[in-house]
Amino acid sequence: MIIDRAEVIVTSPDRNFVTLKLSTDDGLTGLGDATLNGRELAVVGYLSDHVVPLLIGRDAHRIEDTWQFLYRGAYWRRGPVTMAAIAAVDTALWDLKGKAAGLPVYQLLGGASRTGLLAYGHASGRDLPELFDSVRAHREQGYRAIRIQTGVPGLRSIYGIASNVTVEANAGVRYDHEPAQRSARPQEEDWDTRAYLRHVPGVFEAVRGEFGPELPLLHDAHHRLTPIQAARLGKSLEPYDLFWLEDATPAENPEALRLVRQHTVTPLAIGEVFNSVWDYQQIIREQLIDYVRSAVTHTGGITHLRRILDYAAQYQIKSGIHGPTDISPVGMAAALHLGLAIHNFGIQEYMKHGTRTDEVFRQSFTWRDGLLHPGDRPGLGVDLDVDEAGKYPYVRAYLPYNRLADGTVHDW
Ligand code: KDG
Ligand code: MG
Repeated sequence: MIIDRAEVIVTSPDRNFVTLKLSTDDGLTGLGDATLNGRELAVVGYLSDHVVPLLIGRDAHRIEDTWQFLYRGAYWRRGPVTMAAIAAVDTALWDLKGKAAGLPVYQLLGGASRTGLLAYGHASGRDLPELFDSVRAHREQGYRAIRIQTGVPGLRSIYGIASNVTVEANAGVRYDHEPAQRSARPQEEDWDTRAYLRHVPGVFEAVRGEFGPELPLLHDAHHRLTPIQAARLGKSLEPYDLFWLEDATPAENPEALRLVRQHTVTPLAIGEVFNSVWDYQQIIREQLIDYVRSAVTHTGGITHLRRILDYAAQYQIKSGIHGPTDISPVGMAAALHLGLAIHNFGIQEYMKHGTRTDEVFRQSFTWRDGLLHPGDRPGLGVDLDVDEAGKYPYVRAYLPYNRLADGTVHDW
């Protein structure tokens, strides 16, 4: 199974996706997701200019050796661009190995540890009536766990709230699940931490009052708080029994979670912007988190995320694999195969892609009774329709950023 062709495919059906497609001399193809939201072309360049030439002629069965060769061989290790590029190669090799064996990837990882994966969706609203409608709509779609994000009085638009796009290129389009907007420049949002901290506990009280104590509820603070602010939020949310509080503090200083942990028993999740086991080393060893939030796509692929999750398992820390719409159907499939196989599965984030995306990427996963399953086709179970992909060339898009009332740039 020698790699004789490697193509980097960029397509923008509902948003931008970067996919690596490997072909072998025995006629098999494998796919890997390399999408890095708002910085897609950096990974395209890394792959096309520096990795693709090294792949031609390699034995596609040698997954671990290829991983180590690309990681250690580059000398410049880690970072989101490098690790997304390695992830794409790794994922495509697992896809190929599954096809060569005639088995779905989860079988190669040890087989199923459960019948399906509990998934959570994203409910949001600018105010309570809109939020309640969104929670009801998610329950009707079968979600058994729901993330709650809400508008804050006095702030125009903030992370996590479905909104109508105002920027010129896409004016009027509703972005339910996609924060990166197509435009020449990033959109500016506003932020006020004190207003947020005052508002959020009341929202959770109202949601519990409306939907009862059973429904697992999650919340994403999106790296915007200081340790003491995050500790206060965790404590004030304790009566509402959150499944997790995500990204309470900025990821650059994971030690900050020590202070948060000292003050609250609200479970903590972090890691969507981490990209290696070394980012997690201390916080797993000190048991400062409860859930690992990395995506297969941004953390060196199935091989490396498995390594992180096996380490986490020793400390009863579980998976909460990142699955927003900027993870392509290929990256999602990889997450589902991994989640089905590991013992310490926690929950899977699941936001539905748009119909154009589903026509470009033909998937075989199932969604039943709030549970996801990757399906039993050999490999990952995703086909890329290259003709369909070709209809949607790359469109420049940026994630928004925050400014405080006095004009200071703040974490988004
Ligand atoms: O590209 C940024 C998104 O992936 C991120 O904002 C989504 O925080 C996120 C989540 O929890 O899904
Ligand atoms: Mg998040």
